[in-house]
Amino acid sequence: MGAKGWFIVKLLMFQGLFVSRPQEDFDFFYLVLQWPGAYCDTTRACCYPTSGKPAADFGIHGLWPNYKGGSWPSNCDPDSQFDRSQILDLVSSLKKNWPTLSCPSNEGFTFWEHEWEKHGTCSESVMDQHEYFENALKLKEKANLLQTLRNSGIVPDDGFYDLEEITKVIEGGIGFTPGIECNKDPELNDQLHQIYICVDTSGTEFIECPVLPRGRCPSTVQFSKF
Ligand code: U2P
Repeated sequence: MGAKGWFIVKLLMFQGLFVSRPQEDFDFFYLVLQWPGAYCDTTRACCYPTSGKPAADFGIHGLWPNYKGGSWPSNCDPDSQFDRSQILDLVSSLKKNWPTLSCPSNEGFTFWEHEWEKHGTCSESVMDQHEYFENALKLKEKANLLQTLRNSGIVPDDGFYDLEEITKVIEGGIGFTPGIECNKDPELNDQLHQIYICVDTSGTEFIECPVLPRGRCPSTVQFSKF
């Protein structure tokens, strides 16, 4: 290689060092989807946005960077504050697919701000704020959980369903084993609360979970009405 060739190689190496985004510092994401019936059907207060009761569908809780060991980073960049002007084109879809249920509602903005600042800032090396919310929305659509469960006769009718069956049906739909988390209603029934789906570090493809969350579910769980 001539001097000109070496110059180009060195220039590319220099760019690689100082211009490209840093390597991601987490191992995978959990896409966490929550059943609103199980969030509201507890002793905790539940608030609806002014637009009214959200649709009876799984809603996004968050897209959480995680480590293979089971721990996770949080609040990684205090300088990267939530900026709603960056996601204006996504707000109507966020209201539908990432609805807030905690009180006070603040129309979802407080929830999205919390998720971005706690989790999104830990994956900034691979996606900016707009990409973070957009990827989560696309993944939720791709998971198509409610429809997949419905196709197998698993519906939110306050009925009790076999946990293994729920897991198998979701696995049939997305191609990978999900994590399932339960909570208890005031009568102490164990109910389906959140589904964890693992996603690669690009935030776009489902993968087999390196580690599953501890879900605290018995072998039969209630799928509560909403
Ligand atoms: O489980 C209680 C809260 O801990 C946070 N969490 C849990 C598991 C995990 O893998 N990563 C993680 O961040 C969640 O906090 P939140 O985003 O709701 O503030 C979860 O609700």
